[in-house]
Amino acid sequence: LAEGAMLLRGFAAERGAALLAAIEGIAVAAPFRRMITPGGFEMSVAMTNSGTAGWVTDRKGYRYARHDPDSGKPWPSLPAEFLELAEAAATEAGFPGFVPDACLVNRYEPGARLSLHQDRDEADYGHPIVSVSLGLPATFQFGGLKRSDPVKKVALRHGDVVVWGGAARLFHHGVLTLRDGEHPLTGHRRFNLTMRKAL
Ligand code: MD3
Ligand code: FE
Repeated sequence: LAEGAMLLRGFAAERGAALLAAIEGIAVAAPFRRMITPGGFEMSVAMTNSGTAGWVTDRKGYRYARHDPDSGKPWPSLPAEFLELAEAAATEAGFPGFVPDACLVNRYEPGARLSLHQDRDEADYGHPIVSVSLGLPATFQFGGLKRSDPVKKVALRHGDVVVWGGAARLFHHGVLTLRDGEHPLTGHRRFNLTMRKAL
């Protein structure tokens, strides 16, 4: 896609059902919730986390937290299949030895979107981020280091994996409003996993 960004079409397709079952398990312990931005808006994307740390937002800001603020408990641990997939995809993209400690799980229903942003709450941008798309397709957009840089659009479908490292690690990116549809494994939903080294 760009220097440091590699799209691995269908890389996780055959593991889709197992990944979705693992997401269901995470959501039993740490239910999906729509978090509040520092500006006071409720996000349209519902989120949960697994790993040593989880990404959270509230009126106080964006950060990684070791505990789920809704329950006070640690986040569920990272499933082995997430770790294996992240390591394999990162290796394929030229980043061997990637060991994430956090996985943000995003759930989109029709109408949900994620506006253009950078992922910069992690301690060390030298590590890549591995993203996995499951269920309904979405139009993903990514630009450059400046918010005003021109954006490219790319369709992300069930099983697609993108590895973002190097120069692309701090690129602006977002997801356009999800259109309704029906997917055999997820119904009217799209899920996205982002595996990160947060701490
Ligand atoms: C480019 N998620 O959780 S994944 C996010 O589909 C996020 O839910 C989107 O953006 C989603 O922060 C897009 C693709 C992605 C993830 C991380 C990136 C692209 C990235 C980090 C740097 C540059
Ligand atoms: Fe992001």
